[in-house]
Amino acid sequence: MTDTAPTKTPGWLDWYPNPSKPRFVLPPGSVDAHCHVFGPGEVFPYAPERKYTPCDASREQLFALRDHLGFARNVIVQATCHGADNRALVDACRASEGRARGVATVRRSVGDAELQALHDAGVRGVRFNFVKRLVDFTPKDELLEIATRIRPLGWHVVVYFEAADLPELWSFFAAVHDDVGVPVVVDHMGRPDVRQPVDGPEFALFLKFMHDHPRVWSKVSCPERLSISGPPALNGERHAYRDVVPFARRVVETFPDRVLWGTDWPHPNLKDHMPDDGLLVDFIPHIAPTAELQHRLLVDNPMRLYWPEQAR
Ligand code: 0GY
Repeated sequence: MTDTAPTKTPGWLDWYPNPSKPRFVLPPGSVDAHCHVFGPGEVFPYAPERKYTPCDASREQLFALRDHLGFARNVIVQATCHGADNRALVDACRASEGRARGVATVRRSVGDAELQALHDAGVRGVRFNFVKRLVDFTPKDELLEIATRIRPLGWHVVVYFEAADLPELWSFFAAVHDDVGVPVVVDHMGRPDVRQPVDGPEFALFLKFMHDHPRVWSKVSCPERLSISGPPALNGERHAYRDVVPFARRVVETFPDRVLWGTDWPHPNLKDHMPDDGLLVDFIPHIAPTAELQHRLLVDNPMRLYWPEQAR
């Protein structure tokens, strides 16, 4: 796209206007560890190289959702529609009064002073996106250089990719994890195809990837993005996205100290339905069935990664 006018991509679904109150009561101090801010476009223009133009989703609207759902904190992840212009993210982190941390996108040209300013604002990681519909290709040597640059700050690398691409990306992720020596956080369990069995080869590879690399973490998020069965019908049923449960639960139970959860609000690029964020929160006890697992997933783990100075 060449213009920066904030006109939504045709068919774009706006975020759910009046989310229900979850039945699941989040533990005090819970962190929504994957969410975004979009613009507003008039204040923070979308990037010229973006692949979509979203609806606006401001920091105030994000913080209102946080309070409504019962979260204490947010981790705001730079979305591709803002490219490597982190101003909306930084603005939201600064306005949060310490209740939001950020994951930025930077290019090889980023200066040390800019990295330090991002750190001071609350950024604790960079995101490398390999989902082809979202970004143009970035050479791996550039990404390795960025990973090396952020290491002294104590940051980590967040990666977003499709399950089918894990074999090809494995050695690159291993280089970031083993050679550069920074933690790697995987968005949405590496997007498994939930039509395949949870014990099948594709998901086994992802579990092996986590097993072989002790500083790889996974967000067990985005059931609405991965589900084929979808949300429940209009019958008051609040157990949605059931086909994703076995996958997320397997990761939570196998790696309880390396999992994170987030709403993914405002849910970019959903074509069929927009989730009720209250319903998404009610997904959590199905994947983390004990109070102990819930506390690790929602409080202990994200605090260790994003607020280590306050973690227990
Ligand atoms: C997500 C998902 C998506 C988009 C982005 O940065 C982005 O544009 O993350 C997607 O379309 O799958 O995790 O929020």
